[in-house]
Amino acid sequence: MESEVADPTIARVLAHIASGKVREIYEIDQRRLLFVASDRISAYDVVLPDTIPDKGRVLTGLSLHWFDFLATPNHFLSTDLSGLGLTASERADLAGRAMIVRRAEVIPMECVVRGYLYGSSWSEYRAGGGPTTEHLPAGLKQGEKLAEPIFTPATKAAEGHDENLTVTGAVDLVGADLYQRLRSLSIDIYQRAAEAAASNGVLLADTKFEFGWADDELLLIDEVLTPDSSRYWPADEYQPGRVMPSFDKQYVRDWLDSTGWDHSPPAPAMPADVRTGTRARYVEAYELITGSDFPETPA
Ligand code: PZK
Repeated sequence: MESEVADPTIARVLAHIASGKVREIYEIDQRRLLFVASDRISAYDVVLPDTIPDKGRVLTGLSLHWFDFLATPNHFLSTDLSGLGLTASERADLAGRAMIVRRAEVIPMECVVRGYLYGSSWSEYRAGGGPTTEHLPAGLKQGEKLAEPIFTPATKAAEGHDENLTVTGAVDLVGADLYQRLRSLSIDIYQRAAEAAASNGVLLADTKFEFGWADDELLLIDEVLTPDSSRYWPADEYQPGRVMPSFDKQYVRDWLDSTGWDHSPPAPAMPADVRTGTRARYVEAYELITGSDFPETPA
């Protein structure tokens, strides 16, 4: 139900237009949206019943860091929540986890870039090949670094999992010119981000970008290079040939595994120390990736 996901305090003044598993979008006016990251967390594709303190601020802070670092045209406008009709306590609740963004016409293709052979591409490769891995050499290991990053676009499934596209399928979806533009832009952004992250001791295994059009400008939209849209690995734990622990979610996955939960909803309630430990992993990821202290109290 709409009211279970939309924050009722925001929905009092702004129309709720879309929900993700852990984030929401509201309409400000014809040209602007309010993009809100919640403290919800999903694991094994299920939203857990407990939140992770500050997770929304960590993810939003990372998106803002990357928008600033990349300086590529994007949808970010402001974090100033005054003038929207929210009360001071509502603004305080949203501070650091909400962004005002430019409304765009969303391009219906997930722009995935991978620097390492992992996840669905590893599964596909190991099973004998498919759209994302057909040009790779034989004999690669799980998690191996690729000689060049690969662009593996996918459809945006309304529910369930996105489906990898062939080049022909992607060109049919967005056209040949836009496909080439999204491919080179996505790979360029990935390479710049991966190099910056690596210099801070974090490997960017893969990531998913979304783009949209606003006033004939191609914009990077959505959250950018967050742990929810990307796989980050601690560089000092990198070991090709095996399953890699997830930087942010391993702690909570290990606890879920220890409970014997079968991954069908609802997930078990989370002990306080698991919430605190998971928060610490998100904050650690923020600090490593940005090279800055996580602001304990938002500006
Ligand atoms: C937009 N989504 C996905 C993200 C959700 C759903 N700048 C924009 N303009 C127009 N539409 C979107 C954006 C952005 N970003 C993105 N859906 C629409 C999405 C977060 C929460 F519920």
